[in-house]
Amino acid sequence: MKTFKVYLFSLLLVSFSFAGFAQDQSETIKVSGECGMCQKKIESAAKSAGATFASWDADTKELLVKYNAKKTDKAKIQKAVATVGYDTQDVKATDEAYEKLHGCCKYERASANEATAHSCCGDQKCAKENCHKDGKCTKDMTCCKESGCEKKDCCKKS
Ligand SMILES: [Cu+2]
Repeated sequence: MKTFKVYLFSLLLVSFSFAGFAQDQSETIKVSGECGMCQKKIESAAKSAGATFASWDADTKELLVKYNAKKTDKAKIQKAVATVGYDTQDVKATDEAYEKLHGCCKYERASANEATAHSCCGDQKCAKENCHKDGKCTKDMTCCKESGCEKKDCCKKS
């Protein structure tokens, strides 16, 4: 009988700790963006909305967030990210917020017109990609892979 009580007690402990974990949500959210500058803005926006951890990957366009479900939620975090100009899987940024982005950060957007979507190609400040350094295309940088860039002769081989 004693072992049974111990068993019950530990079962209780386990369920309590699970309840504790349940508040700590972890989510992966698709967020559009281009470069390291975007990464900083996306991550800090997520944190300002209550995320305890935020990490956005420019290649996968995935934002991994951790947060206390009692304090914030996925929708709030996405709203905060959209407010600084980045479309998320469920929340779209306003055109105004998108337009305020640095030229390099203007990710390709379905509704945006072609010219602004690829403004990176005409922008010497494309720091991360080094895409336009010396006006020459630097190897297989992301910007240079974009088909839209070809139109602007961005990626012409030197
Ligand atoms: Cu950027």
